[in-house]
Amino acid sequence: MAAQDKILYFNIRARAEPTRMIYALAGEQLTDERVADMKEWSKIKKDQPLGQLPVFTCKEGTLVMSNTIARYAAKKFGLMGKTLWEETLNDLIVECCAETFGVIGKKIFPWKVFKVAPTPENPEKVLEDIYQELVKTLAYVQSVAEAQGTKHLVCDEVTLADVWLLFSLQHAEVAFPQIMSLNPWVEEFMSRITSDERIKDYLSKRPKTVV
Ligand SMILES: N[C@@H](CCC(=O)N[C@@H](CS)C(=O)NCC(=O)O)C(=O)O
Repeated sequence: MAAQDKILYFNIRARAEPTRMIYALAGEQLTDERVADMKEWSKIKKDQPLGQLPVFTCKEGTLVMSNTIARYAAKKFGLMGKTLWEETLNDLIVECCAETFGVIGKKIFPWKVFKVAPTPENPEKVLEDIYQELVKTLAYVQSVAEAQGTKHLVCDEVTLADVWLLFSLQHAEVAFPQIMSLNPWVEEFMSRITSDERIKDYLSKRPKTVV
């Protein structure tokens, strides 16, 4: 029987992935419905609240806005930390990653991955400028985590912040494969989060997509 909670999105990781990972981490059922292609999307777009995806439905109602959906899921399963400070650090890391890494989907993937936009006149500069922003953001996230001094980013449990950073690094890796070996902190983070049995199992089973 299909799970009551459902996320409808395209057949990519992108804006649905943190929510999918949160359900995997919590060991809860999520119906992961993926639009087959743009032909199907053109038929159902008009039925979506804002004509965009993801759209999430649960017994309480319908949600749009991927960050809201992921936070709802994390709160529902107690994966936002235990104190106000831990919850706020989760928000902080999510916002930092969403803003900085989100640019990759807008300014790089259309020409470099999907080939639906012309290559910019100065592709190397576009890539370098964005890469430097990622490096700056990662250094800041590292400083936040180090100030906490906990096993995982904001506390001793894996929370939304860890999931979001994992998603962001894998998102960035498509354009910048070198990001995974940026420094020992990134390497240790990736090793720790991907050896969590729940995450490891999820990653081994999820559909293989380009982004
Ligand atoms: N702020 C929204 C943005 C949603 C969004 O831009 N969705 C894109 C896919 S990533 C979409 O539905 N594109 C298809 C369309 O607009 O027709 C969110 O975070 O959920």
